[in-house]
Amino acid sequence: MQFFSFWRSLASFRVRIALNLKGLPVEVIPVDIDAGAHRNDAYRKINPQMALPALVEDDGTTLFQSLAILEYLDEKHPSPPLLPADIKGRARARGIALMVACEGHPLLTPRVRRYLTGTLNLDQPRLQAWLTHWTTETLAALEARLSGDAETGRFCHGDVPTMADICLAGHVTFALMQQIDLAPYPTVKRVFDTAMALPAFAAAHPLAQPETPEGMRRK
Ligand SMILES: N[C@@H](CCC(=O)N[C@@H](CS)C(=O)NCC(=O)O)C(=O)O
Repeated sequence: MQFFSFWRSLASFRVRIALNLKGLPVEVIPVDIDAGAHRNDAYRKINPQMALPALVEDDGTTLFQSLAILEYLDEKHPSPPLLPADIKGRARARGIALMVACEGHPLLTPRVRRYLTGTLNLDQPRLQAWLTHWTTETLAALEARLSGDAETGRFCHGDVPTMADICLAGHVTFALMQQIDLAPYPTVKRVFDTAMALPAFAAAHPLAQPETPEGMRRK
């Protein structure tokens, strides 16, 4: 399998965690978003939406959208599962994952930032206000959900990691990079710390990748 990804991409981070949890080897093909490589013809052929990640199977099947990729990997390699065993639990775990992947993250992507600054002429302080606003909105929603539900355990749903934790990990990592204080979100922080203590999560961290810029790379 070829995994088209970028070290800093939160959606790539999700798929890296799932690949690690399931022990699946891939050939990583870095696509440098900062250099605009995701908008080149070569990558457009793989994903016309010009977003990372994409996973290309050995038979040429191209998979795109991180949550669709997680579901695919989970169906093809069921152990360990990325979703709870029961139908209600699956709906809840998917719902938490979508709170990040469908509501929060799209507002923070490079293409949105480019439009805000390049076309709408937002200055840096206002861009930062935008990023902080939508990041904390999602953190607050996650905190309310996790702290209020009896199904929350050591992880977002019970005591094993699911795709909900995979998505939460990326969002909190972004929040920390934005130097947002997690004190108002103690349940989110507890679940994040529990997840990131797992080798599959830690090894997938944006700052732990071979292509992470030298000065930023975690040793
Ligand atoms: N919903 C998509 C999000 C994909 C996405 O926006 N990826 C970002 C990196 S995390 C990207 O490639 N952005 C390029 C851009 O915004 O120009 C998924 O989950 O795969």
